[in-house]
Amino acid sequence: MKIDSQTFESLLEQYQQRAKQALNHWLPPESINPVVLHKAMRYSVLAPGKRVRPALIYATASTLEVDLQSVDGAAAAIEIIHAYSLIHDDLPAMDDDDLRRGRPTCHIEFDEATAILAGDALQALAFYILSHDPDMISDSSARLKMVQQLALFSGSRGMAGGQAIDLAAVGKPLNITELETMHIHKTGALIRTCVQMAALSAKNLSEEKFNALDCYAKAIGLSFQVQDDILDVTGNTETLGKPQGSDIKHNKPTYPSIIGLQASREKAQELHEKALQSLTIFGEEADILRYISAWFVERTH
Ligand code: GRG
Repeated sequence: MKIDSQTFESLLEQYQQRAKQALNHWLPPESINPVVLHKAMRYSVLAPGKRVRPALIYATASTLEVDLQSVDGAAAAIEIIHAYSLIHDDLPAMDDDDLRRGRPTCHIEFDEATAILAGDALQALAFYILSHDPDMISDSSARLKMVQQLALFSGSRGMAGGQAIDLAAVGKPLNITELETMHIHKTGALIRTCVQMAALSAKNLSEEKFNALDCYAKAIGLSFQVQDDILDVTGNTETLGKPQGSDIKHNKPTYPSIIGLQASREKAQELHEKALQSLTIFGEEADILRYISAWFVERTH
């Protein structure tokens, strides 16, 4: 589908809305026991996030002419994993942050034990959805690959591993290659998983197209984090919905702290161009993915 920026904005809103409905469907209601745990899970997941990862799943599905209903489960699962990681990241033992998505963090609104449990329960829920959702692709080998991919890339060889590198790096000088390795794991792995899960939902996708999409996902996974590092310096707390300057406060290595702000902006642009180049095998049906890449490097929150 050929799209312009207005259509992109409207599609993004539709995707965000769709993700909210899927999340609402899969999260246990607050009325059932244990009430406080379910309240905490819903509080964090349904807080106003950008829903970047579900949007990326829907956009990839739309590029590949995959029915969006068949990726609702994957969209909910990935956002739920993301929400768990934010809850745990904000804990006193990690970043010790009080503000997330413009609201008190889970451990501030509830308590530390509830926040830990909410993260644990959300992680389990994501895998329940992937293995259980009747609307997802019925091919069992594709489903199994999705479970494996999410497990691998959210675990110690993906997001959790990246977080471990991050915690070990506080106050220590990292070079740009080490920083990139950390970001590829902490942020990039989950973004790559979004595109892979949507691609696995397509029947008869060529290996060439699968690899092109993976290449695109790797580039935007990193550009998203470079822009995040830039916004920690140039953004403001109200727009970001989380404390601006948090990386500096925690003495964390970032792109601007290692290569400077201007070179960081150039790096983000370079990655955007690389993402576009990866998509040359596709026609205008991939325009939505091209807009997503631009959004990642132009966003203000
Ligand atoms: C605790 C296992 C574990 C992992 C934590 C996600 C994470 C790893 C840490 C959060 C801190 C951080 C800067 C992570 C990089 C990924 C990132 C930019 C998260 C914020 O994602 P957005 O901008 O947030 O999509 P919203 O709130 O819009 O969903």
